[in-house]
Amino acid sequence: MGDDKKTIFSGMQPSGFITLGNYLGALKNWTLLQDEYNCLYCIVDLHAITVRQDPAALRKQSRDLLMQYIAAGLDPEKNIIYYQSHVSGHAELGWILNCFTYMGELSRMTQFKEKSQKHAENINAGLFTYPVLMAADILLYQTDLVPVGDDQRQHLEMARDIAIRFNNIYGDVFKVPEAYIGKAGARIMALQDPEKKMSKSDENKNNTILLLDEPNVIMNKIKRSVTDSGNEIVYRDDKPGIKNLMNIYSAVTGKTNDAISEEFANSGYGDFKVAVGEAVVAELEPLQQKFKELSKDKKYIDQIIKDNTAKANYLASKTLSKVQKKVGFPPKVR
Ligand code: AQP
Repeated sequence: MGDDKKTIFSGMQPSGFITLGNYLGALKNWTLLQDEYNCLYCIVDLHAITVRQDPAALRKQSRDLLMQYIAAGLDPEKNIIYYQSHVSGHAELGWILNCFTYMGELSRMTQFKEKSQKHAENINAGLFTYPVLMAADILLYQTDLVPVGDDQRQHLEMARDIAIRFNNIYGDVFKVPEAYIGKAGARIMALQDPEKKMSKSDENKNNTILLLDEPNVIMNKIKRSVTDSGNEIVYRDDKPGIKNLMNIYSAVTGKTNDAISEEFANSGYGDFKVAVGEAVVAELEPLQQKFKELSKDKKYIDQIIKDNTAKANYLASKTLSKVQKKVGFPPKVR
């Protein structure tokens, strides 16, 4: 990695097959950063097991996610793309940082409160300390910038607090990361319930468009999406279904809301939904094609995993050794 460029870290959980929300809100924007920054994009499987996962499904979702990163345009030569579980530094630093994080601050995390309500039968300690592992993910690579959605801002703030706290005791060990404020990624909502966000782990399959959904499936899901009883294509909070479809159409075509309203001034919801469906299908078609090709090339993907894991491990071990020394662990004897 060239030293003149800033480092960006981000990741996604392989907790399902990724959605149009994950793509428009994150992945698509990541592809725009690869020339200007040194980027690491992790598949955060350690985070995914804070919610119970089926092992075979998790393995498949993880590999598919890695291939979707590449199919979406992340160049594996320019970006470090890897599985979190293959770089043990994440867990090791996570443990150390646990000892520099307070129960009180963790219990204020809104995502923990939400997730523990959603998974009341499995409120495990990992769910509670999730933000500490996330801090380790970021701090391990001396990350400058983290592209985060609004729901992760609180966690990034905590990563900064932990870094500052640690640095105050031991000197300048960690770079204090900042949020990457780029082109705002669209927040995509559930098709059947546009008041809540589209999520890959949603059990209602009609709520999500998966990146790998077949064109006819995409068309049908959009046609069936919930809208109000009117027929105007206007961007208003009291029309969350239409607003969501306009966000999708705008993110895919680059058109403004005013231009969209004008384009569909003489059409009803039916025509608009067809146009949105076709635009999404056209956007995803090349990605799906590339994904199919990558799926056939096991050797190539394995090589990417091997090379990128080595790069991530190298960078991670530099920070980890420094931290281990600072806290007083005995030096390794080689
Ligand atoms: N609906 C969304 N619209 C825009 N961006 C979204 N992201 C997620 N959903 C939307 C962004 O995708 C990235 C992936 O985040 P993650 O995998 O760590 O977890 P998440 O945010 O919890 O995503 P999901 O799909 O909702 O996963 P589950 O169902 O497992 O909880 C992040 O950058 C996020 O902002």
